[in-house]
Amino acid sequence: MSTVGDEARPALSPGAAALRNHERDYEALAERLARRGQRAETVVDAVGRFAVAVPSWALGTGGTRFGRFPGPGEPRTLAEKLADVAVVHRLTGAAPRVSLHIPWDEPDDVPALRALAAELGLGFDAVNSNTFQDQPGQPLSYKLGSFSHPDAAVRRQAVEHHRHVIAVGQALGADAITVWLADGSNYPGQMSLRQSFERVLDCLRDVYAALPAGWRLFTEHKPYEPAFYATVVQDWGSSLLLAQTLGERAQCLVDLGHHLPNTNIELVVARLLGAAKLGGFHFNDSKYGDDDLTAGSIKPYGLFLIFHELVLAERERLAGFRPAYMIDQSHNIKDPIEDLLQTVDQLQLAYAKAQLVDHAALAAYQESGDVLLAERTLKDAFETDARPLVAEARRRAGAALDPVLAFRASGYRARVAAQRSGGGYVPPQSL
Ligand code: RM4
Ligand code: MN
Ligand code: MN
Repeated sequence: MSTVGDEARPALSPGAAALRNHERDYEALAERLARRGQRAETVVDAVGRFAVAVPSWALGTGGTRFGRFPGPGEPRTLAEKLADVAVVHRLTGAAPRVSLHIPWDEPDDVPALRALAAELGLGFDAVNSNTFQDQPGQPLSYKLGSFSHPDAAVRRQAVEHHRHVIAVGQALGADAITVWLADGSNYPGQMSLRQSFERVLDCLRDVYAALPAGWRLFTEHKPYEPAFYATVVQDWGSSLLLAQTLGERAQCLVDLGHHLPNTNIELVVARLLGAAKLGGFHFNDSKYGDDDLTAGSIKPYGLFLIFHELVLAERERLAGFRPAYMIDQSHNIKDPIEDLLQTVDQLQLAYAKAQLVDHAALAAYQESGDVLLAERTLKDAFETDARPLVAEARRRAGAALDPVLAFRASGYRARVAAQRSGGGYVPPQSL
């Protein structure tokens, strides 16, 4: 399998002209930063340590409720998906792990999958459960909920599924489970608003008790969809309540698309950080709801402000700060690999810019109440063209200066399209 990943290799050596241009851009920026008392090297090192997990459900073209327009060469099997993730990792140097969705990507042979991943230089991040759909052969239906279902037998089935997901994750070397529940109601009166939360909490207690040593449980909130009247875990407050009640190893996951319009997400992040309950992220961007668009495509400043909070937490070595960074996007009309490459680049860029904040100056302006200069300190970092820093971090990691262009030049998509023809793989509908 490693030969599939190898196919992107020739494109990694940029042309001499591209490399020379990069070196000049990097030197010019390093000189500019030095005048501001900042070291380019420090930022390059930090960006070199940044890593984000790729979701197993994002290697095929996503879709909407209205249709799906698959492209050529989409992976048909989990092995082919891993090969694609290896390409994303090779080109960015920052995507070394896969986040599996079960049963969408239930491995047939767990040890073989683990060995294949290791051969490709990949590992496994948090595993994701799925009780938002009925699976073929499943005895009881989740139509009226899973953990919140009025029937205890359905709740037991859902808990059992989570135990299974944990067992698969453990065998793969993962160390966390993300629980996103679709549970909720579509009409007032459909369910008891208080009891449904209590039931969810009870089931999560069982899942929490089943966590292997060293594992964490992430609760992921979402305001609506598919429950349009009341979702049980609808906001970060509910998620925090669950995590605080469950115990130290339960933390909250923030999916950037799971907030009502105009929510100040960086403030949510700061609150969870302050409570040592920020477990991880699902990165994406959105204009209206859970749009699952490319990170940084709609609100790049918001993404930067979120990373600013994360960099502060890192610098202060905040207790409980060990965020699991994952992507959760639906590639509706872009090539999935290209969209992932663009996403990782945007995340690296937001992280690099957040490193450029003059923290001492910002703290001083906050103390003295200089609103304008405090804000401008953030803008100075955000408006810096940090692309040479990110490209340099990738170059040092043996990855590509420009991942998307390197991918196109590699011809990988055309080659796998030839190899993967006739596949019956149908990726899950986007949610
Ligand atoms: C949900 C949520 C979950 C993801 C599913 C596919 O909206 O974001 O994290 O696993 O979609
Ligand atoms: Mn998500
Ligand atoms: Mn979502």
